[in-house]
Amino acid sequence: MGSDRLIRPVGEGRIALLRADITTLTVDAVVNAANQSLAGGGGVDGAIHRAAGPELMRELRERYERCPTGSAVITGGGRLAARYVIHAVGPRWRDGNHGEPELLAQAYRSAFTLASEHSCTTLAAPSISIGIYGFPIDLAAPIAMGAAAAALEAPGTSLREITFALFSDADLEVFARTL
Ligand code: AR6
Repeated sequence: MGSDRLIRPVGEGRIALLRADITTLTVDAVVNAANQSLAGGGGVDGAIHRAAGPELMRELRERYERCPTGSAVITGGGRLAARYVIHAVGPRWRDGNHGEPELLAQAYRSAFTLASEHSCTTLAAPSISIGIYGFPIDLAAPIAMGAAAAALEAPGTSLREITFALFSDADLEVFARTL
């Protein structure tokens, strides 16, 4: 990983920020920004399905019907280096008065809980909801990192490193300011 990796210790672990394509990272679990029907799509969802291969969709169809906003489901990682993909569904941004911030926090919490239940130590997440779902990144960054810090501080968690894989320098900068 490059020199542009920013790190902050939290509890017994750390939060890392990295400008990266999440599909290239070697971690125990990768978080996907999915939709309620788990149907695949554009953005990071499309990239993860392409890189992981058809096994990912097959397993989703076999094991799950849907995934309500704010929750998450887990599959194997297919062809990814990651052992698991955790498909979390963030909210679509409307105007901020429809519970969007709490739903985004819930999506991250659900993903981190599943990771710990599967004994993951390292995890990488994209910035959920800030792409196609239009959630303002300035509001999303503190929610994402607050949820990560809480997960790393939770008693008994297996998680030691949560990396946010940001897709642009501008996104990385917003997260770095919040960190
Ligand atoms: N690695 C890391 N981040 C990425 C990558 C990548 N390979 N590709 C895109 N991003 P989005 P959402 C960033 O739109 O807003 C899908 O169709 C992207 O630049 O992927 O939660 C799903 O099926 C942005 O900063 O997810 C849903 O229908 C961030 O990932 C819907 O989009 C999230 O953007 C979910 O929308």
